[in-house]
Amino acid sequence: YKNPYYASGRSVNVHLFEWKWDDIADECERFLGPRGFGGIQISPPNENLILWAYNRPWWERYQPMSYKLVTRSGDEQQLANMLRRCNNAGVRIYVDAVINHMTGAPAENVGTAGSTAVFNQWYYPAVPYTQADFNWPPCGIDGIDYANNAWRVRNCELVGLKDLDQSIEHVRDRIVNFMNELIDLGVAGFRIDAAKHMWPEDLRIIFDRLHNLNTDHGFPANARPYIYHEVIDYGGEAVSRDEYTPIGAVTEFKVGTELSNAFRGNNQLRWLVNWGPAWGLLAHGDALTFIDNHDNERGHGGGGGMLTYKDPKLYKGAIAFLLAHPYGEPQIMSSFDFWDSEVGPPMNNQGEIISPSINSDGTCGNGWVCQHRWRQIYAMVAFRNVAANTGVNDWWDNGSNQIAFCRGGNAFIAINNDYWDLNQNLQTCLPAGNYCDVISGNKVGNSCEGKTVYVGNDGRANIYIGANEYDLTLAIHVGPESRL
Ligand code: ARE
Ligand code: CA
Repeated sequence: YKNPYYASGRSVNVHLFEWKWDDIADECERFLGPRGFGGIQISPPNENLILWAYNRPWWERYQPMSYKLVTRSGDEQQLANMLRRCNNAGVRIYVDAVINHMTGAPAENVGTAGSTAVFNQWYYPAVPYTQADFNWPPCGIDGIDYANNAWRVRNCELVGLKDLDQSIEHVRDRIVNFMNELIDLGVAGFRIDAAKHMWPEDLRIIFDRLHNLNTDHGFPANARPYIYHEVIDYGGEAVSRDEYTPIGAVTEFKVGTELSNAFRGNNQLRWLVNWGPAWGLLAHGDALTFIDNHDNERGHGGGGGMLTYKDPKLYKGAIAFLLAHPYGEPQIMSSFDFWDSEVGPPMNNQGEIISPSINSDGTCGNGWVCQHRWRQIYAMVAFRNVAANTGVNDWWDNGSNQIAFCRGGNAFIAINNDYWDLNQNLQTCLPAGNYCDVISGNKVGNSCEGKTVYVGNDGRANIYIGANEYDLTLAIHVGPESRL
């Protein structure tokens, strides 16, 4: 369950948070495919409770009403069509699977496919689930339980959401059916929402019943779905991230806290010389890595002081390091702009999501941030693809916050997060020639919009990153986006 089955030469998973299926299909063909992105995490595709009482918050999608594939992002036909088009463009789709619970007992009672439920009887006819399918008697998870009571974390309700009992055959069967339907439609895997709140032995039984990936969509024979578990574990938890690594990869939240902390200037970048498990992180093959996610970018899920799009210079620097370094399977966030932590995606008066517009410079409008379309970010996706499976070599630092390293003989990056200029003759490990720095500008024809780097016969080059420049980073590589 640990292979994302990216098409060859690709990497990086982008969370297109709250995007519509038709827009995702367009984005695969016009941007993500051509730019070498590996995959997309989509918002939950199954029916959720409509919450007008909160003006359609983003989090209504984490309140399942049924497994019908109808949401604000589109219906089953649109989903199927998107899966076909994205897989054809070489971009894989991972589904955010909300299988721990069903919607709770709020004021409203209609789902995005028109289904209703009888909350006080734990009755969800559109699945169907009845009271016998839930952990009983109901109890609520208290903050203190996270530190000392794994049983309550698994068997009580997360923020009042009705807690399914995954040891019951009927529940397993409904979940397996839902996931297999998605696999057959062409998805490559799943983010398991709230994995911490389910018993690993139940999850294993469910996963072992999943189909192989659909070979009609370009997957190899006998390929198992990629599974990454959402487990928040900064240490001191009754439920450990290590309980889930036997059945998939795990979201490594420490990556976001440590890199945000370092790039905020609270820990010198030179210490990143041994970035990886030496920092208390999961083993390389077990880690889904990221700076921010949809929860902590807005203070949900325990927050954590992560850098977000609201701190662009440091955020781009941290993402550059995340993508330049071989450790882990990286994911980037692609957000809509928000001023309030509950507000949902851009929408009209009917509650329909408004599509992102694309500006002439390639950035997004209509309230969408589209970090994946920031040059300093998509350029690092290409960098990672060119670096491929090389390691880190020729590390250099100034004993403070200026660092540089090579990825084999394919790529070179330098970062300056000191208050003074970086101005050094450094080993780039690249063949002699001229290269465009892909951070300060694109290569256009035979010249660079940004900096040009001259690599000598000895592989060395003068590297300059002024302390007051727009970005912290300089990156060059042997790919066509950089080499002149
Ligand atoms: C909403 C309202 C609640 C209301 C509830 C039910 O905000 O007030 O009671 O609805 O009506 C998201 C939102 C929630 C929202 C929920 C349902 O974040 O605010 O509740 O959707 O609409 C824990 C879990 C972790 C979880 C985080 C949020 O362990 O799995 O809490 N993250 C996932 C998703 C979320 C989503 C859900 C789960 C639910 O990523 O987007 O919630 O499907 C410590 C612990 C962590 C714990 C954290 C916060 O750090 O170690 O495990 O995370 O505290 O409690
Ligand atoms: Ca549970």
